Amino acid sequence: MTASLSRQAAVVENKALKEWVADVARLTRPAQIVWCDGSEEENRRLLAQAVSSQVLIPLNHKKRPGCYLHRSHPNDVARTEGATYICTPTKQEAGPTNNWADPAQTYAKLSKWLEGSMAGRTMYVVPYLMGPVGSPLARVGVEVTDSLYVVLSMRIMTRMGAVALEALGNSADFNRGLHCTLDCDPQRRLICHFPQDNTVWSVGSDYGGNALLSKKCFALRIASYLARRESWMAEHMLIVGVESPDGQVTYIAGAFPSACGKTNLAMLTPPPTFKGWKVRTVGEDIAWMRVGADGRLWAINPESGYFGVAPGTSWRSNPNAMKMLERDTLFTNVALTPDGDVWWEGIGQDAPEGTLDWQGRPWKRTSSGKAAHPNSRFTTPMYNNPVLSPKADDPEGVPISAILFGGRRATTVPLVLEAFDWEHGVYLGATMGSETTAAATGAVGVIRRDPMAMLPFCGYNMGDYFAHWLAMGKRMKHPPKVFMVNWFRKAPDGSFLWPGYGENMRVLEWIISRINGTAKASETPVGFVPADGALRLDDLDIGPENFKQAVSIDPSDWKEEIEEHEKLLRRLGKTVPQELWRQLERLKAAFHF
Ligand code: GTP
Ligand code: SPV
Ligand code: MN
Repeated sequence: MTASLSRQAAVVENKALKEWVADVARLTRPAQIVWCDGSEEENRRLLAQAVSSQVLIPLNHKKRPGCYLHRSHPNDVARTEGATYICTPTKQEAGPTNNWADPAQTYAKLSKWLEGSMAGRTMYVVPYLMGPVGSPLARVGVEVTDSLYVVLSMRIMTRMGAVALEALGNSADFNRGLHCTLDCDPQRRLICHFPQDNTVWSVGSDYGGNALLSKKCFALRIASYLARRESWMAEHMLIVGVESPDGQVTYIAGAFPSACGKTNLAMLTPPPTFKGWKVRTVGEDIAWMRVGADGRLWAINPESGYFGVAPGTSWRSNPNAMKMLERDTLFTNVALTPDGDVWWEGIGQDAPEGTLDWQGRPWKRTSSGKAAHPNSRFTTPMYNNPVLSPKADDPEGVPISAILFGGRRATTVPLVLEAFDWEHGVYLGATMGSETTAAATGAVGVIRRDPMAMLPFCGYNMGDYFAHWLAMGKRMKHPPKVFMVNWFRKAPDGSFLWPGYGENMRVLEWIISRINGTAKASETPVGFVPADGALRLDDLDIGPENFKQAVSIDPSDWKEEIEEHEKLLRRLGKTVPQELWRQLERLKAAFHF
């Protein structure tokens, strides 16, 4: 085995890294080890291997140069929250919302599963940098994996290879990620986090958030733990820059649960009536943020690629995404048309005759199931995004003027709401509810509390996390304003009341005007809402009745909603800060409940 250490390994001088990789190899016993350098040549070689081993199906390269389709195991199509564990020394540290397991016992159990697990196979060592080169927030991770799909995805999602080793130097401070697909058996699937060791062991799944350890595992679960210790924030947030016609750019971050619209908001196309407005994407899933010397909150996107939801993406809903997906993209679990192109529900035209579904079976419009899996995704470099912000690679990041919280709610929550202050904003985020989606296995469409869109991603006790948010507010001289949004409110007939997508620009404009102090608002018990006529509706095909419904606040709905808030705070227990209980009492009193 040692003899087959590749040439690149010889030039890796980091002792801690070499020792750790050797330890993993002793356990998993691969036939060979490949150290990934992130080069074009390496990418071409690995893509060819992926095609010959049927991990990837080449798409029509005339239509979509550099694009491939991956079909996952049918039992491995989404994150598995039930198999995801936080292994802190005590259960209390993980808190009531996380699965917990003892670290030593978990290492021992997984070591048994992993013994010889890579025999006869290649072990890839994937060093990666999270964040722009030279950023004070940037960090290095190394993922060891036996999956070519993971390597090729990591190359898109992160700054991978030599650039990461250079940033790491001789430091032992890197995330140690061990991933092994095993036999993809749900009975032997576990995604285990060891925050104290900056370590993740993930076995039995090849799916995005379970297997691309840079993403939810490192950049959210482990990073949120480190962030609390080191006074910064790791959040499930998009970052968008909105430029007004006078050239002023306002940066906004937004926490929406999985499959609730971050990617779409981050790259929206303003409607024609918003002449001169420009929307530019900094990030679309994860934000790392710190307090700057100016007392503002500064954010970077630690990733360099998007792992986005395919269904619903069309030239109408998101033309920038459609352009982005024309080249160098890996598609996972979408349908395949006879001319070697991709198709999914909501792409804007009917599937042609002879389309194969996400499992490769013939599909017709009359078929009972969907052609593309509802959680089918694209993996694409952020540099493909035609509206990528020039700040996406800036080591300093961008100053955040507003934070949005937004769930998927058919009722109750109005289109937009402004918090009274930071503490009230933390309450709005902490008590947010949203319908579950296909991004995680389990029932879809069930409302659950998803604090700050971090329920599946917070690496420690949720009450302590709220306290950290409150403490961060105190550290900032100029904290962002906080808003709640809901694009998903429905009419009694089940249709969406608000057109969403590009039209969300109208809500962003009101938010920006609030930041600038120029827009009018009315006070309600739950926060400020746009005053009559303050939110632009020109050239919009929405009946005044629908808009009224979309922004309405119904006390009887809110009575039930507040009961859910209270249940959540009780469930989270004694670590919940008193400030949030006080907010709950204030809210009840304002409604006279
Ligand atoms: P993750 O990658 O899972 O974290 O999701 P995300 O928050 O980036 O969600 P994304 O933008 O990919 O949207 C998820 C789904 O919601 C897609 O099917 C979109 O088409 C749909 N969607 C996004 N924005 C809107 C909107 O404004 N209105 C409506 N009705 N649907 C939307
Ligand atoms: C999400 O589920 O929030 C995603 C996709 O962004 S995954 O990377 O699988 O977590
Ligand atoms: Mn996400």
